Order: sequence, then C-alpha cells, then structure tokens
Amino acid sequence: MNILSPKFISIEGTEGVGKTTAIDGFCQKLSSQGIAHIRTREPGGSKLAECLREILLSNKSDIDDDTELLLMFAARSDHVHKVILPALADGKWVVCDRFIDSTVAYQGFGRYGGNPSKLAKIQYLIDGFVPRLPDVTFWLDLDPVIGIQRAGKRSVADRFESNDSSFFYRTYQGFIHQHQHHAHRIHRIHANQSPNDIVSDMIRHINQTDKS
Ligand code: Z5A
Repeated sequence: MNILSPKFISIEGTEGVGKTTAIDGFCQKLSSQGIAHIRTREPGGSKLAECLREILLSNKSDIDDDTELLLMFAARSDHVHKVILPALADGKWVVCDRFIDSTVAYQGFGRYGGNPSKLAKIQYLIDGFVPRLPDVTFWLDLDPVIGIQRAGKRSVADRFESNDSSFFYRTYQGFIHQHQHHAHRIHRIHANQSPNDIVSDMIRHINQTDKS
C-alpha cells in the first residue's frame, strides 16, 4: 500500500456483517506497514457525535424519521470537521466504520422505503454538508439474516437492531442501490469468507487502485 497517499476508507454493510472484525485486521496491517492512521466510526467519532450516537441508538429515545436523518448529518458534520479532515491533512489514513452509504441504506431505504424524493433530500444533504467523500468504500455483502444471527449472539438490541427483518432487507436494498450507482468508489466484498480473506481482498483492491 502506498504510504504516501493518505486515504479515507469507509466500511459498510448491514448489521453484524463483520465490519469491526475486518477493521481490526485491516488496521493491524496498516500498523505493520508503518502507515499512520486513525480508526473512527459513525454515528460518532467526535465528542459531540458520540453524544448524538448515544441518543440515536438508545431504545429510550423517541425520534421520528426526519429527525433521525438530521441528527445523523449533525453528527457527521462535527465528525468530518473535527476528526476526519484534520487527520487527512496530517497525512494519516482514516478508516471509518460506516459513513454516507449507511444513511442512504438505513434512512433512505430502511426508514423511507427508497422513496425517490427522500433519497433526493439525502443526496442534497450529502452534496451540501459532506465536504469529503471516502476514496474507497468496502461494502461487506451478506444476507441480512446471517448478519442478524451473527450479531444476535451478543448483548441487548439497540434502537436499530430492534427493527424487524423487513427493515434490514430494505436496508440491504439500499446498499445494493449505492453499489450500483457508485461502483467506482464502492468495492463489494463477499462477507461470508473468513476475516483474513476479507482483509486480503481489501488490501488487494487498494493496491490495484494505487496502480491504476
Ligand atoms: N446508522 C444509520 O442508521 N445511519 C447512518 O448514517 C449511520 C449509522 C452512520 C450503529 O452502527 C447503527 O447506526 C447501525 C446503523 C445506524 N445499526 N444497525 N444495525 P454500528 O456499526 O455500531 O452497529 P452494527 O452495524 O450493528 O455493527 P455490529 O453489530 O458491531 O456489526 P459488525 O461490526 O459489522 O460485525 P462484527 O462485530 O465484526 O461481527 C459480528 C459477529 O460476527 C461477531 O461475533 C464476529 O466474531 C462474527 N464475525 C465477524 N466476521 C466474521 C466472518 N467473516 N465470518 C464469520 N463470523 C464473523
């Protein structure tokens, strides 16, 4: 991997696809090659955005769909300006667990069912308030039911995890939509491979894009 070109990388997918596990392996690889990087997440990643994350994920929160969308963007704006852009300016790679594609998938498709006028509003927010898109996005593609089973082995469900499987199927459609419309940025990875194979796929893809 070319250490001289700091990259903004996001990892996406439905619940329990293995993002955290893949990021662990990928960041270990960056460290072993002496590549300075930060690992961050959305919603969250900055002090304010982590507070908003707590509200967004809490089962006690009563949040309507439009407010949820705007809170995601408020969290993102703070995170981008306070954490992501300064790290990139400092020559560090940024590895982000979820970013704009999650908003299209979860809010645009999960909540709004892919309604074109709502998707256009989300695009308006992206164009207006997200000054830097990822250079590369890895979409870990897995049948949502398998992801839910993987995640289900853990603790209490949060406000997103409490949705029924139809919500996650709509969300999955959202990731398919994003991949179809942004194939130059989004690299699809089969998430039913071993974690090692997933990380190797990520590195192979970065090395290929460095050469082209
Ligand atoms: N959200 C939103 O609605 N709109 C937005 O704009 C954004 C987010 C940015 C928080 O996300 C919620 O925010 C999210 C969408 C919403 N809600 N949901 N659902 P999160 O990223 O914090 O939560 P999550 O997606 O539920 O992540 P997760 O459950 O932590 O899953 P993961 O990181 O993808 O998976 P993992 O922890 O690496 O692995 C899950 C299990 O599978 C674990 O037991 C592993 O050991 C196992 N695993 C991992 N990899 C493999 C492989 N390759 N094979 C077999 N088993 C594996």
